[in-house]
Amino acid sequence: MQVKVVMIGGSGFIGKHTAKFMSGNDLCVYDLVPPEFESEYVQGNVLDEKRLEKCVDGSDAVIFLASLISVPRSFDTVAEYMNVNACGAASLVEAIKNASKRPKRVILSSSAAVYGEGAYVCDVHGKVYPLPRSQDQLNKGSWEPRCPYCGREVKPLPQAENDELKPLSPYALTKQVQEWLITAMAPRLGYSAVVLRYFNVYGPGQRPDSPYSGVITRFISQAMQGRRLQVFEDGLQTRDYIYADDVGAANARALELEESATINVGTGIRTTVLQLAKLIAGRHGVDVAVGGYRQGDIRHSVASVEVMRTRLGWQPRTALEDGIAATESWMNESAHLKSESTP
Ligand code: UD2
Repeated sequence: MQVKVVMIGGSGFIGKHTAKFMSGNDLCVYDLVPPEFESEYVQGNVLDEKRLEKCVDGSDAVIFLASLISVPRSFDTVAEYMNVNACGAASLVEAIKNASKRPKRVILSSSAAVYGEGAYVCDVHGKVYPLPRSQDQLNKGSWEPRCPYCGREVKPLPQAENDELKPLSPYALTKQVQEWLITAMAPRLGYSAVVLRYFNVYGPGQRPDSPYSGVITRFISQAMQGRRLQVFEDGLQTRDYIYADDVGAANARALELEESATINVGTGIRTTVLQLAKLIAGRHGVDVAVGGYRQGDIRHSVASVEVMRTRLGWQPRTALEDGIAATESWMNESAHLKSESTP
C-alpha cells in the first residue's frame, strides 16, 4: 500500500540509504538542504514548528533523522546538541499535536549510545552495570570495565532493549530525551512510536574527512592516503558495525509495524577495532599502530538482535568485508569526481 512518508532530516547519510527502500511510497524530505535523490522536498529547520506542522499534516508516517551525531563533539557544544536534538524532537511533537490530520506512525533514529557502557556479568555479582572507566584506570592502561561492587573484571553482555539506560555523553542524553518524548507522547497523540537504536553505522556517503567521522570511513580514508591507522587502547575494544543500506531497510521495515516498539538495529556480531584496522590496512598495505585512548569511549558494544528478529522479522544482510569494499569504491569514486572538478 502506498503511504505518505515524511523524512525529517532526510538529506543526510541515513536518509540517502533509507530513500532507496521507499519506492512505492509517496516520499517528502524536510531538511535545511535538498536531498541528492528524487523526492518532494520542503526546506525547513527542525525547530520551526509551524513549517514542520504543515509538512507532517496529512502524512501517514514520519521518519525522524534530524540530529547532530558526534559523541566527542557533543562535549564541546552541549547547548547546541540539546537545542537541535532534544528541542528538535519536542518541535516534532508540537507539530504533530497541532496538525489537523496526524500521522499514524513515528520512527525515531536513536542510538546504542543510550546504553552507555551497558550490562556485564561479574562471576560473583551476576549482571552488573560498570561505572565509566576513570581517567586513572585509563592512564594505567587497564582497559576492561570492572564490577562496581568488587572491582573484578567483568564480561560484556549484548545490549538489550530493556537494559538500564546510562547515557555517558550530551549526545547520548539527547537521544534518550528524543526517545522519551516520542514514546511518551504517542498514546496522547494517537501514533505508534518505533524507536530504532542504531549501532555503529558505516557506508557510502558518510563523511570521511572529519575527526568526528566513524572509525571505518576514517580508517579507509587514511589507508587510501597511505597513512598508518591509529587504533586506540589495546585494540580489543569491540563494536557492532552495521552497513547503511541495512539501516535504511530497517527504517522501511519499521513503517509496517502497527504497535509501538523499541528495537536495536545491529548485526549482533562483535568486531574488535584491531580486527577492523587489520582488515582495512591489509587491503592497502599500510601499518597499524596501537596506543592512546579517547576520553569518554565505552569499551564494548554489541546488539542483542532478538527483538529485531521477532518484532521487525528482519535481519541485516551485508557482511563487514562487503560493506567495507562498497564504502571504498564510493570513496574512490568521490575522490575521482572531486579531482575532475578541480580546475
Ligand atoms: C558511534 C557513533 C555514535 C553512536 C555510537 C553508538 C560515529 C562517529 N559515532 O560511536 O554516534 O551512535 O556509535 O554505539 O559513528 N577508534 C580508533 N581509532 C580512530 C577512531 C576511533 O581506534 O581513529 C576507536 C574508538 O576508540 C572506538 C571505536 O573505534 O573504540 C569506534 O569509534 P567511533 O568514533 O567510530 O564510534 P563510537 O562507537 O564512539
